[in-house]
Amino acid sequence: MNPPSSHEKEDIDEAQRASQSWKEAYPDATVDAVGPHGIRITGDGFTTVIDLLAWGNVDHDGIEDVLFFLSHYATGGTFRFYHHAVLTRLDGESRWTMVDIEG
Ligand SMILES: [Ca+2]
Repeated sequence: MNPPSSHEKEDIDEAQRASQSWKEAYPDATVDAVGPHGIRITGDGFTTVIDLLAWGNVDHDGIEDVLFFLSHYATGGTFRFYHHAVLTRLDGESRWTMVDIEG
């Protein structure tokens, strides 16, 4: 499998704008536990592992923020990439939002 094409990236961006869940965006994906603080999502051509690293109210807005380490693998290929991300809410009532961390 190759890295996401620009068309696939647009689909991902559209799913994020529509606030779709993983299950809505990837209905055939399966999820299983990896250790005490992680999950593995396996879909058509990909595996993503999400590991919980830390949580707390980093920006002092009164809403908990969660730090994850994400690992993405292509099925049957050598493509892989890794990054950290923060899951947070913009206010106490909104859905969780993924915020990528640069670097
Ligand atoms: Ca916060």
